Parts: sequence; C-alpha cells; structure tokens
Amino acid sequence: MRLKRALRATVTLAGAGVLTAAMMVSLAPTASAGTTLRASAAEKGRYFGAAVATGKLSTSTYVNVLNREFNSVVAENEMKWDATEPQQGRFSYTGGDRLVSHAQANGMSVRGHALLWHAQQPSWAQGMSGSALRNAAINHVTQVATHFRGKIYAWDVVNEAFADGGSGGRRDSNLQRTGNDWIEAAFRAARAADPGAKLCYNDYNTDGINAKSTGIYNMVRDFKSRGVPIDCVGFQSHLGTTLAGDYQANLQRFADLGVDVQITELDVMTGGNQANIYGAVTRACLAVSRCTGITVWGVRDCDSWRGSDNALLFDCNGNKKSAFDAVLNALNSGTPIPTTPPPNPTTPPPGQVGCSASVSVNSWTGGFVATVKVTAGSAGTRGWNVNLTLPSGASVTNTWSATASGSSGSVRFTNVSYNGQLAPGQVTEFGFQGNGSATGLTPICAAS
Ligand code: G2I
Repeated sequence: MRLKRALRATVTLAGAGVLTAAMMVSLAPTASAGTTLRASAAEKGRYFGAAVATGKLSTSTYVNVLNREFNSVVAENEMKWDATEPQQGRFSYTGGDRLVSHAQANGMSVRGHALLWHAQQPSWAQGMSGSALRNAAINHVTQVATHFRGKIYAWDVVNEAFADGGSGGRRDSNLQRTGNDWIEAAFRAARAADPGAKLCYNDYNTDGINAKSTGIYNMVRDFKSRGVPIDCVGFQSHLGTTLAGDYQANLQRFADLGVDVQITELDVMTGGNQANIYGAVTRACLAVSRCTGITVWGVRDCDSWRGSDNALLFDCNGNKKSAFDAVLNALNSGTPIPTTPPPNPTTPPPGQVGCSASVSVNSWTGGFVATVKVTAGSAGTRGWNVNLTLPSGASVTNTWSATASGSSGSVRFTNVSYNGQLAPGQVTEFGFQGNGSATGLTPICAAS
C-alpha cells in the first residue's frame, strides 16, 4: 500500500515536472498524507469512497476531485438490476465495466451495489412472482457476481429489505413474497460466484439502535450462527440535521457479531450542523476497528440525489466545504486499525496456538481447490496465519480471503485485513487453488 501510494505520488509529481528526481523520492511518501481523504483514510487502514455516475467521468471538475480525494467507488445506478439485466437473460455491463476500469486505473477499490433490491428492478422482473422470480433473482446474482468476479471489494448483495417503522420485520416486496429465505439464498449464490468479495447487507434508517436496525441485527446473528455467508453490514447514513447518540454503539454491536461494518451512502442535510455530523460519523467509524471504510453518496452537492440539500463535501465547483475539513480532521486524528505483526521467518511455525484450522480439498487430475476453515480459540484473534506443506510438485496459483507467502513446499497463509479479528470460537474461511495434487495437507494455525 505504502509503496503504491509512493509510486502514485511520484508519478503525479513527475507529471507536473517541477521537482528533481531526488526531491521526488524523499517527498513522495508523505506528499499527500493528511491532506486528502483517500490518503488520510489509508493511513488509518480504511478506504474513503464516493458514489459515481459514470456519465460524469468526462467532466473534468468532477473527475479531478474524484481521483484526488477518493480511493473507492460505487456505481450510483450502473450495477443495479434494471441496468445490468434490462431484459431477462440479456446482461449489460457497459456502465459497470467503465467504472471498474476507472477504479483500476486510479488505485481505487470498488463496492458493488446492488445485486437484489425491491426498487430499480427491470420491468420484466417487477411482473414476476413465486419460483419464477426466485430463480430469476438467483440467476441474476450468479451472473452479475460472476461477471465482476475478482474486481469487487464488497457487494451489497441485498439492499433495503427491512421495513421502516417499529415492526423490525421485513419489507413487503415481490422478492420477500418468494419466501423469507430469499436473502440467504442470495448470499449463498453470491459467495459461490465470487468467493473473494465481501458480502454485505445494506440499509438506511439504521443510524442508531432502533427497531429496524435490531431486526437486521437479529438476521445477521442468525446468519452467523447457521453459517450463511455474510461478511459485512452497510449503514447507508442518509442523515438529517441530528445524529443519534448511539450511532457508534450501533456499529459496534454489529461488529461484535463478527461482521465488518461500512458507512455506505453518507450524505447529510445542509445547515449549521452538517460539518459536525460528518465529523462525528467519521470518528464513529474510526473508533470501531471493524469499520473498514466510508462512502459518500456523490462527489459535489449538485451531483447528489438530494438536490437542494447540498448534502455532500464539495460544492458544485469542486471546492471543499467545511464538512470536508471536519472529515479530514477526524480521519487524521482517528485510530488506525491494529495490524497483524509480520511473521518472524527465523522462528519455526508454532503448533496450533490460539486457533485451529482444518482443510477440505476438492481435486481433479492436475489441480485442486482447498478450503481452509480457521476457528478462533477462547481468546479470539487479532490476526492469524496458517502453515501448510504442499506435496512436491504442487503449487498455489490463486488465493482468496488470505495472503500466501510462498507457492510451493511450506506455504504460509496470513489473514487479510477484514478477517484477522475473530471473536472466541468464531470461524472464517479462506481458500486457494493449485496445480498438482494436494493429498495429506495438515494445516497449522497460529493466532496473534
Ligand atoms: O435514493 C438514494 C439511495 C438510497 N439507497 C440505495 C441507492 O441506490 C439510492 O440511490 C439512488 C440514486 O442516487 C438515484 O440516482 O437511487 C435512485 C433510484 O431509486 C436513483 O434515481 C434514479 C431515478 O429515480 C431514475 O429516474 C433515473 O433514471 O436514477 C436513475 C438514473 O439516473
């Protein structure tokens, strides 16, 4: 990360052509730290993102602010069901692909939004029900998540499925009427299609401990207890002129279930309190170690779906507002995510310490996929690694949800940022693909 940032800063400065090579080398690593949202968030192990309308990527004011300040993007509309499957079985990825390319060219990760939602369904789906709709919906999840496989940091698998008001229950919709299990079916299909993406449930009016957020909390707890694959919860945070006093406590109670939390669509009504609320939301995220990033729902005020609310961080000319300063200050004074100490190569790998691991292998002639289950011991983990010795001739070609060091012989897999912290007894999985055969693997887990 540090190297990439340094590289990017160097390229930018080189393009400006104002500094000598020696100055560039010494200035590059710190040139942007603390002055842009993306650099300041990255210093704290988080991302700072914006919702993007791809039609605006050719507007220079817009794209300049986007590229300078943000290191994550989400499509405001282009990855939704009506955009990606306008006719049943005919998929269109033009807008989504364009955004992914822009992100890749500018060092940004991509949130995927949204695989299933009661709104913005194509008209053919709106008219369907029962098993025909269920099958069409699951096929949609599979096709879209497969198309973007490996390119999405986190998917909003299901968006806004809970009712407003005091019931704490599900929202009525054509999808809900296919059966209460439609959400878990969607998560399972998404995991199968893109095992490397974090899978999120995303909703609004969940900005504190209330009936709606508690209904979602109960669903996530149930999913975790039954092994339904869910990794994160998105809190949209379309906010008015006040912020609930228990905003951070609400994020924390979800994190304590063993999922990441993300602020996914932040915007705040204008007025005296706007900057304060932006600052408070940012501080709340940074105070929760499993809050992995913040996305604002648009770049400039006039890009916002909220029209005259002037709800964003930049005015229509791309100038920074006081809300921007509040966010930047909060990022710069926030808590970094604790990092896993690097493994010491001179120490032999300890036996199963603080965690245990088991492996299941699915093999074919010449290749295999291994899935490794890591279970935290009674103290929980801040990070973990798993050592495995591959038989001679076998090698790792691809790893997900962990980082591999080495590819043959003794290979060490270390947690990635989002699955290092496990509660006591909590289980997480990672996997790898390889060539050759993988018989007799004995994983050895060590927690830090
Ligand atoms: O409503 C705000 C957000 C609430 N959470 C889910 C988000 O996906 C949602 O985003 C908004 C977009 O910002 C709007 O841009 O979702 C709206 C649709 O529910 C989007 O508006 C739609 C208009 O309704 C359509 O008429 C228009 O064709 O944008 C479309 C594309 O410009």
